[in-house]
Amino acid sequence: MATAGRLFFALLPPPALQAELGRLAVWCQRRCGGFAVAPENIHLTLLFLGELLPGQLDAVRRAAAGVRCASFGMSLDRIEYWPGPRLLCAVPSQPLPAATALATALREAVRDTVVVPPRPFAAHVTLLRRLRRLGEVSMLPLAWSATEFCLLRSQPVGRDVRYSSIDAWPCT
Ligand code: 2AM
Repeated sequence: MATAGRLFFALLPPPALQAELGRLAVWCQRRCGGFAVAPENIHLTLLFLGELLPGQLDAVRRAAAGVRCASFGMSLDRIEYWPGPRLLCAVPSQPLPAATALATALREAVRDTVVVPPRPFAAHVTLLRRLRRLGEVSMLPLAWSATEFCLLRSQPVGRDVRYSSIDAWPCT
């Protein structure tokens, strides 16, 4: 059966910030090895849905359209190492209640449509995957004003992946 693809809700940084985070990823890669996330793939995952069927996608879109959120700001100011999946991420030092509430609201909204993996929300932007060594890395704070949330599709492109936005809803 045809599927609607591997989908997830995320925040996409504005292009200038995406490019800045992409440069940071390459800088970290020089120190730590591994694979830098391509600038156009840089995002903050709100809720991973997994592989959906076309009917589920329609229901997820309707559910997302009913989720209300106010725009909010954040500062990504710390680089964190996640040893299990060997990721290097840019994270906010301060808690992000608005993003947590949005992730929770999305999880609740799709509850009857999708069995979502139970992983709790942790605000992070992945910069490097499968890093090889923990080099000295740090970052200057980067301000981000989130004004919409998106539904992204992850598609294989050769040996790589490309994330593309298939829908978006404003945080008003
Ligand atoms: P990331 O947010 O840490 O980068 C698309 O696959 C995106 O969803 C990836 O960016 C990935 O991690 C996140 N993701 C993949 N599998 C996941 C899972 N099982 N649970 C939560 N997030 C997942």
